[in-house]
Amino acid sequence: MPTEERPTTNPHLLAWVDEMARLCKPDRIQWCDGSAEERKRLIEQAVAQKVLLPLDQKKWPGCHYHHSNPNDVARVEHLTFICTPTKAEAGPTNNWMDPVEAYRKLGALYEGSMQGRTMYVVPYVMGPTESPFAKVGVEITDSIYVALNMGVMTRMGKPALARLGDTSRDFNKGMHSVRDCNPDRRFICHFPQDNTIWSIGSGYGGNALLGKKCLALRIASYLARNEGWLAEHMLILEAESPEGEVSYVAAAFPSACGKTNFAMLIPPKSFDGWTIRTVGDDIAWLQVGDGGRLWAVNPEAGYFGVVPGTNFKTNPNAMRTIERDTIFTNVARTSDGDVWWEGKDNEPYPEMIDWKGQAWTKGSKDKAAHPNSRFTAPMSNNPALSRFADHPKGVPISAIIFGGRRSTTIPLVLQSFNWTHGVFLGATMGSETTAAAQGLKEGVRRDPMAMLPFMGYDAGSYLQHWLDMQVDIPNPPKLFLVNWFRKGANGKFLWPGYGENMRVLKWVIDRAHGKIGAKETLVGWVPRATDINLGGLDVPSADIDAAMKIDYAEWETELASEEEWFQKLGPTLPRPLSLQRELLLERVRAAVRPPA
Ligand code: OXD
Ligand code: MN
Repeated sequence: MPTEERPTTNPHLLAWVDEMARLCKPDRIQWCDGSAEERKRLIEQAVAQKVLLPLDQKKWPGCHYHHSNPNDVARVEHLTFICTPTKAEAGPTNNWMDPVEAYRKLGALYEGSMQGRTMYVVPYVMGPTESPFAKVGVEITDSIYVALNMGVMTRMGKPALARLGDTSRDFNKGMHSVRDCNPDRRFICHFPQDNTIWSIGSGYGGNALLGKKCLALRIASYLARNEGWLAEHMLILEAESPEGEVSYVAAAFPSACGKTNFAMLIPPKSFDGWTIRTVGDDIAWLQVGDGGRLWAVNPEAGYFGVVPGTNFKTNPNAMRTIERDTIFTNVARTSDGDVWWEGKDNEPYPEMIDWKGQAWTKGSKDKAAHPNSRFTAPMSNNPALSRFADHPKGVPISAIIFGGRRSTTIPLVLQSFNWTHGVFLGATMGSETTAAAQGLKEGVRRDPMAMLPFMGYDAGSYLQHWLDMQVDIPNPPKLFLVNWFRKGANGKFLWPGYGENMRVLKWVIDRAHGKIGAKETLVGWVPRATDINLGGLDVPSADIDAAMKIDYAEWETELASEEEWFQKLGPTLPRPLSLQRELLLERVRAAVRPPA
């Protein structure tokens, strides 16, 4: 097999690449160096293979389009496995496969899977390259689309090999083959004890860009527990006040619930002088650092964001981020190289090509773009990028926000009484399901810290780790719960969301710095009318009241229904969390039905 010159002498890496090449039998092996020339060459090859279609380069400089296989449009949680020696280590919320069985099963599928193809070897760093937080991974893939996306989402190539050095074994081994893209032969397997990922049968982001969900969340959460830090499904934002005071906030919302929008928020007029900048839009790695505070880095170098609904009103910074050097996957396109999606500023064109590659006519009842269509764009395109986004030390976090998509019960914002109560609010977070994963039942599912599909080990132990972290953080961030998605009796959202979320964020920041008041309720602290700036907000005050309302009868139902979730977590559920539930439930019960 022709092999180009190998850019490393690291014997562990070379031996593993050789072993995988013997298994998959590619025609060629190409090591990615991450250079601009290489990217240009790869794009030309991808265009020649019709994996990428160039867009109109005047309108969309450097941008390309990709149609995925229509059967491969989202994460596949039912085909995602944690492969630990015992099932108990994976816990009740993960699919488990015995590691010996998983290596055998996927090994047989990899056998000869790259015949006639190129094997790309993609070394990459998650985290700022020089950062003590950073981790090296190497992804082997037969997908040029994956190699190109990894070039945007990670620090790819030379810097990774330099960081790994000539002798270290400390790198994540990520094996990926799209093979025949058959859902019956699709598996995403994680071997936390081996720092290894084997993925087959899908080219979709979360299944195939192994640095993202697989390494930066599932494997990293396992490493973080052992090493005393946190790997979380959180955006990180920087808020600068008119006085120049800078605060950093991390927020965990489930997939497709607005993390990117929140991280790129533009404050409303009445918040003149405030600026929000982005450190990260999806993943945070958090470690205790200077001043006994929790410091965070974004391990990624790009954004893999949901496109539909993005426009110059909802997220102008995202629109400017995707203006150039972006890969669009599964939006709609026109024959002359423009793109369109539901929720874009302009009307759909009369005739387009939909995400499946079929002719689409305006007025059609089918969506032109897939609801989980995505952009892949470098973070350096973001006009609101924080100057600390690439800082090796990270940024110090003042507040952590948890939030799901809930049409009832959960108020606009709630501050926890203390760390344990905050962990409880995160642990019981619920969210209505979205298009980011295939095959989920509609309705509310519990999604602890928005990590349900991303915990690399047992959920109860994960929550225990959160509780344990308290004593390691002398100056911990304050913990909050938010809900932008509560609905009125008419089924309409009560809160306008997007830029207006600044009003909530300001209260959160002021609370974190002990600067503003709040009202104590039985379930947490909430803003009083005078604590939150609602100036210039064009929303009926009845809707705002309804969005913020704490209804103890609803909370009684909520807290009672959490028992089922806690039972599911089983024997490792931390006792402080079950006691917390009982305490809150007793209190709201007494409020709903005071003793005679
Ligand atoms: C993502 C997801 O792609 O959470 O970020 O699904
Ligand atoms: Mn995500």
